Amino acid sequence: MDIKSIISEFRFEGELISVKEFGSGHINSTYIADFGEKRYVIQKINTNVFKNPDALMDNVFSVTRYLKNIIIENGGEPERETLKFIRTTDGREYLKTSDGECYRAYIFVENSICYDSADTPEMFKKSGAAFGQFQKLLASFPADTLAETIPHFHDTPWRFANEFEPAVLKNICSRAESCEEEISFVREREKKLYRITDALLSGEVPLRVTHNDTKLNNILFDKNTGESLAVIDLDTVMPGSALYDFGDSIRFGASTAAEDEKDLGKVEMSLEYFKAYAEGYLGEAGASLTETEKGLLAYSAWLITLECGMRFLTDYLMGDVYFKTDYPEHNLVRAKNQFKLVSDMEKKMSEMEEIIKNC
Ligand code: ADP
Ligand code: GN1
Ligand code: MG
Repeated sequence: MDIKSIISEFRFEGELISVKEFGSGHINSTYIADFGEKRYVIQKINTNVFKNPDALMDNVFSVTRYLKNIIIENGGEPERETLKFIRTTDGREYLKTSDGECYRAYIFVENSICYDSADTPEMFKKSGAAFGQFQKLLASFPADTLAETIPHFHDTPWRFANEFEPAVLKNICSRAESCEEEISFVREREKKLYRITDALLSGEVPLRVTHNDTKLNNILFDKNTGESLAVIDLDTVMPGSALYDFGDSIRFGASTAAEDEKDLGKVEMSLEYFKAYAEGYLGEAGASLTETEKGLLAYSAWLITLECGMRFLTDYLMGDVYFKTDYPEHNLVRAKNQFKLVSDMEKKMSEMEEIIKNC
């Protein structure tokens, strides 16, 4: 079905003026539909990645409902501070077409903006506070009611053993020869991948309700005030470790270059941005984190950057079947970029740890 036919299946108010594709996500497809008075966001859920869209939507709705109640209690504006979904014309929470495609829709928050990079450390600090607050708000959410929409999502050792190594060994696209250096980069670090998952298993680190995709562009900012408004992109909200959430924000937002910058000379981890984020995040969530968690924050940034690079490299080896790509080498470029960031973090690890101690 084309996007206009999809739109006609939802209870939108007014006449459709235009619709265009939007955003820079690697998994789902996002469209903005302009109805004059109001705009709406329509998203096609990638069912190759999210195999159980019913469970995914249950997770998203229950978290959104929970947040909405807290926002109302605090005198906030639920329609701007969390996602407001629109039902289909036949009253369903989302649309499943006859050929199995899944779409959902919500109100476009006007005067809001998302950023792919932070212009200033102050702005990045605000994103840290927003994700810290998100963590804090969900602290009492019953984690066992959430489905694990992507099993082993941030289980780095599992991904190494069950996805990366098989992809290298199968080498189905004959691409392994062109990335031997990157493959070795991951293998040389294999022994260092276990600290968070081991600590989760032993109970040293608690399982919490986490976002799992804490990129800067998953925060809506108010265009007028510059303050953060809402945490969005809730598809991967699941039980997990808060450490991966902290680390993923650093991976994406404290890098001095885009995730797919080819000129590796431009790719570094900014200690200034690292400090700003840590201050914002710990200012909100610090009191609820354990000492063990705090001790692993700097390491978590290193670990998830390596994990993300390994996932890009795995997808490159598998023939680009998971992440959207714009050109044939895109996933390899992303992997090299992430590994450059990992190397830079290795040089700066003691300073990163010192910053956390001083926060
Ligand atoms: P993806 O999974 O593709 O990253 P997101 O849910 O993050 O999807 O949406 C992609 C982009 O669309 C966001 O970065 C943001 O710019 C915009 N967006 C999403 N939801 C809204 C909303 N409710 N109001 C305004 N903009 C939105
Ligand atoms: C994907 O959909 P998007 O772009 O927000 C991916 C994340 C990665 C990220 C890398 C479900 O997120 O895990 O960290 O790309 N999401 C999924 O940019 O795999
Ligand atoms: Mg997103």
